[in-house]
Amino acid sequence: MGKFWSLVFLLVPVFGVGLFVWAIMMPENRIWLPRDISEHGHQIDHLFDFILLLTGAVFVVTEGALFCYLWKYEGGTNKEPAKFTHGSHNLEVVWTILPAATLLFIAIYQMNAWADVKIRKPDMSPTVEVTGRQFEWRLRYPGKDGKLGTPDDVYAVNDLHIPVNEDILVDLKSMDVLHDFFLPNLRVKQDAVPGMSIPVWFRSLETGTFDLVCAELCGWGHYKMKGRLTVESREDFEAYLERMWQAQETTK
Ligand SMILES: [Cu+2]
Repeated sequence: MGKFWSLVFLLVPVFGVGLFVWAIMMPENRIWLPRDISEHGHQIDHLFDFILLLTGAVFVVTEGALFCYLWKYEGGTNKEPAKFTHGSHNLEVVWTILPAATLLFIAIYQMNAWADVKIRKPDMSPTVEVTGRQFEWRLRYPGKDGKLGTPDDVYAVNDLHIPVNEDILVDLKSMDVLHDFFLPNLRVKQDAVPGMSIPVWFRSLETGTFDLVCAELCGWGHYKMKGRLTVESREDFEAYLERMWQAQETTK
């Protein structure tokens, strides 16, 4: 009976690893990360894979060791009394230094990816101003003059359009509480903080329709704070702005 429990514990790493492998193998990434369409997405995904592999390896080794000890020293057959030790200075030094060194390595290793998505801001005026509000995304595009805050601004709600293969600069704001501007396919996720204007930039390499969601629990209606991202050619983007502008003018 004793060995039974060590086998039960062995199921934890077996199912744990199996579940990940199954999720990765699932067709069309239905469970895994959504398709990456952005310029910098592969860097983020690479870091994700690297950290997953690292923690996965540690998980397998520690679970394996746990199983081996459970199996070997199982109470029914092991007649030797347990020996207790208390505190090991060397061991504590090792298990402090190893994680610290690992974290330091990851911190240095990810610096370039971080700089690309959070520090090296493109030198341009905002493509669109995005304002989170319970429970929708308010959008404002500069009109023909290319400047925000002028009478020809174009307004929209939840329907974000951007041109493909161009740097996009978003001016992110919030009207009430914390929201989080999340474009899963572009690997973009940034909190919108009341009182702050936060620049967010990215570039989509593919056209299509994708998700825009709020990734911060912002109130009872958080679940429905969903928008749509349409990536299209420069001509289609301009035609869209023109359409919105005409509609706006006739309803004035
Ligand atoms: Cu929200």
